[in-house]
Amino acid sequence: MAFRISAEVIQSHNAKHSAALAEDYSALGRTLARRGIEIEAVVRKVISFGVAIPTWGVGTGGTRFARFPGAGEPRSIFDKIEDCGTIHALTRATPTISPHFPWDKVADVTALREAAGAEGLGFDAVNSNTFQDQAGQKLSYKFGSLSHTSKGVRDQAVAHNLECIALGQALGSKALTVWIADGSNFAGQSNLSQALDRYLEAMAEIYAGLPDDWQVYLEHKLYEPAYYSTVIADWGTSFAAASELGPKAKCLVDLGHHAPSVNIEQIVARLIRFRKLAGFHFNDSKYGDDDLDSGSVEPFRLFLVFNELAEAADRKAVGFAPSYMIDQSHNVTDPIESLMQSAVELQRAYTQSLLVDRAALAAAQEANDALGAHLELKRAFTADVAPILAMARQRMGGAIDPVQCYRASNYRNHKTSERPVSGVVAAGIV
Ligand code: PSV
Ligand code: MN
Repeated sequence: MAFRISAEVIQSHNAKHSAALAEDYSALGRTLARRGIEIEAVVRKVISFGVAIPTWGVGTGGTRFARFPGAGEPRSIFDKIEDCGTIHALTRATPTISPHFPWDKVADVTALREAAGAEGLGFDAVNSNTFQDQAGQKLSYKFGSLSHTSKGVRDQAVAHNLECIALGQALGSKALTVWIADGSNFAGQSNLSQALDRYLEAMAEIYAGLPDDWQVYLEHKLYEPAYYSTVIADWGTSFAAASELGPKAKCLVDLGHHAPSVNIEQIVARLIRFRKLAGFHFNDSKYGDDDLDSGSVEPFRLFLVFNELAEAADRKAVGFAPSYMIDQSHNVTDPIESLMQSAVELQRAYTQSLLVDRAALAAAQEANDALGAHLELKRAFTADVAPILAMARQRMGGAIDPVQCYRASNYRNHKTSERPVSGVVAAGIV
C-alpha cells in the first residue's frame, strides 16, 4: 500500500497552527477593511485560483553539466501523478497537471486518467516534444522539427503533435502547447524566412487537427538550444504566427524565455489586448532561462504580471481566460517542496494583485501622478497576505504550512523505500 499524507495528519498539523492563524487573519481583516477590502471576498478568489504542475517538474532536473538525482524520485508517470497529488493535497492550489509526451506516454491512457482522478487531479495543456530524438524514432530532430528543411521530418513532427492531441482528448485536456527548439547556431546556417514559412505550414496542419473546443499554445523562446537564431524567438513572432493560424492559436508566455530586462508585464498586457494570451509557464530567473522557483528571485516582477491579469479580469477583458502552469527545473531542492512553495508564491502574487485599489490607481494615472500611482501598487505588493493564503488552504483541507507538514510526514523517506532505484528517471528540462 503506497504511503499517503492522510487528511488526519494534515488536520493535526493544522490544529497546532490554527489559533495563531485565526489571530493573524482577523488582524489582517481589520487592516484591509479600513481600505475598503472585504477579506472573505479575497479568500473566495484565492480558493478558486489553480495552477498546473508540470509532470516533468517532480523529478530532479539538471543542467547540461550534471543531474544529481534525489532519493525516492518518481520512476514513472504514475509515481509522478502520486507526487502531484501530494502537492495538491497539501497546497490545494494545484488541481491539474500538464503532461509531456512522449515522456508520459503509456499504453493505457485510461489508466492515466483514472490515476490522476484518484488524486483529485485533472489535465491541463498537453505538451509535445520534438526537441529530442526518442528511441526507435525514424528521423532525427538534430536540425529542427516543424521547420526542418526535410518534409519527412516535418511530417513526423506534425504526426507527433496530432498524436498528442489524441492523447490529450483521452485525458480530458483542452489544449496543446507547442515549443520547438528549432533554430540555428551559425549565421547563414538557416534561411530565416523559409524556416518560418515551413513552421507555419506545419503548424497549420496541426491547427487543422484541433477539436472544436481545443486551443493550441505557441511558446516562444529567445535562445537555447539554438544560440544564433530561434524560429519562434519572441512574442512578436509568436503573435504573428498565432494570428495567421486562427482564433484557436494563442501565445504562451514562459517567464524565462525573454531577453534580460524585457518588460514581460507589458507583453502580457499587449497579448490580452489582442485576445492572444494563452497562459503562462511560471518560473523565475536572474540571467536567462534559469528555470528557478517562481517568485524566488524577483517577486515584484511576478506581482506586476499578476497586476495586469487582475486588471484584465476586473474589466472583464474579452477572451481573457489564461491557463496557469509552472515550468521549472529543481536541481538542488526536493521538487515537491519547490513546487509547493512555487504554487504558494503564485497565489501570493495573485492575492496581492487583488488588493490594488483600481479606482485610486486609475485616478493617479489620469492625473499623471507617477509616484502616487506607483505607491498604489507598492501598497498592495507590500501587504503580508500569508494569513489569507493559509486560511484558504485550511478551509480547503490543505496544510497551513505545506512544507513543514510535508517534512514532518517523512513522505520522501517512505517513497525512497517504495521506489527502489531503477536507473531510469524521466525528468528532462531543456
Ligand atoms: C523549453 O525551455 C520549455 O520551457 C518548454 O516549455 C518545454 O516543454 C519545457 O521547457 C521542458 O523542457
Ligand atoms: Mn516552458
